[in-house]
Amino acid sequence: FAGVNLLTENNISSKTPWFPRHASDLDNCNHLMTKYEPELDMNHPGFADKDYRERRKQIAEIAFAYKYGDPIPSIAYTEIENGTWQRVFNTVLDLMPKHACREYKAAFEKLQAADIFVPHRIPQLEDVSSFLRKHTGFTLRPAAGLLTARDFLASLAFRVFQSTQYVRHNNSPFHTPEPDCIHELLGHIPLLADPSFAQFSQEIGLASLGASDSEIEKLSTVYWFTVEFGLCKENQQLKAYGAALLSSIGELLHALSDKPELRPFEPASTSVQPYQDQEYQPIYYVAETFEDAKDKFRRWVSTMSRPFEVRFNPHTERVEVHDSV
Ligand code: NLE
Ligand code: FE2
Repeated sequence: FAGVNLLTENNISSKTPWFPRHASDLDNCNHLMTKYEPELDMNHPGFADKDYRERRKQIAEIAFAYKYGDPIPSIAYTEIENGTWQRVFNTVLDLMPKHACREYKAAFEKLQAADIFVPHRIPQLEDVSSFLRKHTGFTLRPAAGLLTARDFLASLAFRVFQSTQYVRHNNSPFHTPEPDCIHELLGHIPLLADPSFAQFSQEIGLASLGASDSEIEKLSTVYWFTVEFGLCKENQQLKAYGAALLSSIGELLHALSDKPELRPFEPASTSVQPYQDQEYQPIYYVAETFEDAKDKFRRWVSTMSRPFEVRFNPHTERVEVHDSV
């Protein structure tokens, strides 16, 4: 890389927000957002359920104690929890053939063949993490709940996906505004096993390192309308690739009905579109293909203000910082 200078720590302006340089620094990227939690929100189906709240706390402790390199502890899921999984899993099996994009379906089949996706039990994150590592180099870390956008996006730069481990309340299996392991597993995991999509996810993460607060806001909005709620085209037909659609039959059918407004994915405008996160979305963005979304995203990211470039070195799991040229 002739002509590229490696910046020392001190060369990064003091205005640049701290960011992780090595995958082990993600031990510091576990700040939670307190938005919609069984403890705090009267509308949460777990608010009045003492056992549920206790269970959530127990599972959150695992994430708080987790350190880089640890195997992810297994959870002995209860019959009720496995039952909730099974109900959602079976509806995904029904709807997927017609409504999910082809990359999702292909990875889903591999997860079934590996005996990780089965109807009667919730997969363990450690097994899923080894599966992903083999396919795209992504791994999982347990997260205690909804993380700040900065922390969550930073982990993607290292091909690490922060995943919750608790299960939604059994009173609302088909839609919940907060992430839970059913959303992570049925929504995110299949596409994180797809090389092109994994690359796209990592690039959003790399763009977030050291970005300003307003840029983080834009990147997380792009993430919201693509990775979470994205639609794409396949032979003239609309398909879902967004994780929050694939883990929620309620919203999937809404997204593909004639109710919402559909717009073409254009990072410059998509990134500033306000969204709400409690109800179904009124607007969805449609990508031509993952490759096209990635091209558009790259062009848009290159207009961001960050005065340095970052590269991930997979051998050392380190992010190298270079002067922009
Ligand atoms: N609404 C999704 C679901 O019910 O699975 C979860 C969204 C998390 C951002
Ligand atoms: Fe998600």
